Amino acid sequence: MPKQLVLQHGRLSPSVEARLKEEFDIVRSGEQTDSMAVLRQHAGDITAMATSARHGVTAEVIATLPRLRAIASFGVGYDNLDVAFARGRDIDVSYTPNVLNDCVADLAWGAMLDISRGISEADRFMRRGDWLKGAFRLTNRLSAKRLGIVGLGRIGRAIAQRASGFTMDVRYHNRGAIPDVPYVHEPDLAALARWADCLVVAVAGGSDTRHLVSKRVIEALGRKGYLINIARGSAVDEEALTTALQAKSIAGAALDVYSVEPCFPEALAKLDNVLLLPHIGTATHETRAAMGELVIDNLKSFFATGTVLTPVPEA
Ligand code: 8YV
Repeated sequence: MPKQLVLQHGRLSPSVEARLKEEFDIVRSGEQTDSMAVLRQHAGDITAMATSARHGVTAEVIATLPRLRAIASFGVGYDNLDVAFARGRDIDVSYTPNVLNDCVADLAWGAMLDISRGISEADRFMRRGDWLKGAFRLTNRLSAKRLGIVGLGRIGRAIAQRASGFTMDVRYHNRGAIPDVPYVHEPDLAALARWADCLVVAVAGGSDTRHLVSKRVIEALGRKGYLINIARGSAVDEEALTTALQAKSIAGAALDVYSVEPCFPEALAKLDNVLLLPHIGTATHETRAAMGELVIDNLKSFFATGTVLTPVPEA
């Protein structure tokens, strides 16, 4: 049986690209300078697209494909996808939720431990030979401290569940209180920041959460507080955070995401009170493979039934 035709818009990890080729006939766009020409050349044949949270897809690209009916995105964030425009053209958009929750939550805890105990800083201390000159500085215990979570979605809950292992109290800020969770809802984000020792940002990206962690929230976190962002760079006022870290008006930060990737504020590279990670929240063999299979399953479901398995939530 001939393979179904799928447009791959933007790069995916090599193993995922290989799996897509096993399952479908692939046309690629989004990487070359003549990408729109490729789209126009195949416009009459393309009904399904694979793309990613990182690459995204614009209304301009969607409008070039009059027969497009399904977009399967690799990733849980959809702030780079023009979902509203797609839905306006009766196009289903899928993403890859759940399969990555534990991986991102694990990284959030690794980041919290690193920045509070100075683990990466201590490694640099050893490599510089500074131990010969004296002891490493005292740091801050994480266990039994207070954990504030900004956005108690699937990933936020996975992070909260791990707190019991560190005997940490958990409170969260969300658009609304969530029934049946054993954590206190704090409707005022600045109040949550004042209360928390560690404030973990786990919200979806997009215009609704842009600079949600504002200068005021960062000031409320204060000298005892650590900010951890494993969600989207857009959710934090990056300029205010950089200034606070330079002034040591917060204890530190651990960042896996930035406002304009793959760039980040140069000033941060000079500071020891910030852990800098290259957006690796889902970057494990197991999780990326599971995400890739879910993209393929969404495409197969679309071709077999006309609907995707894991549609992006309604706004
Ligand atoms: C992506 C991400 O998996 O899932 C997301 O939304 O931010 C990342 O972990 C990665 O950027 C590939 O698109």
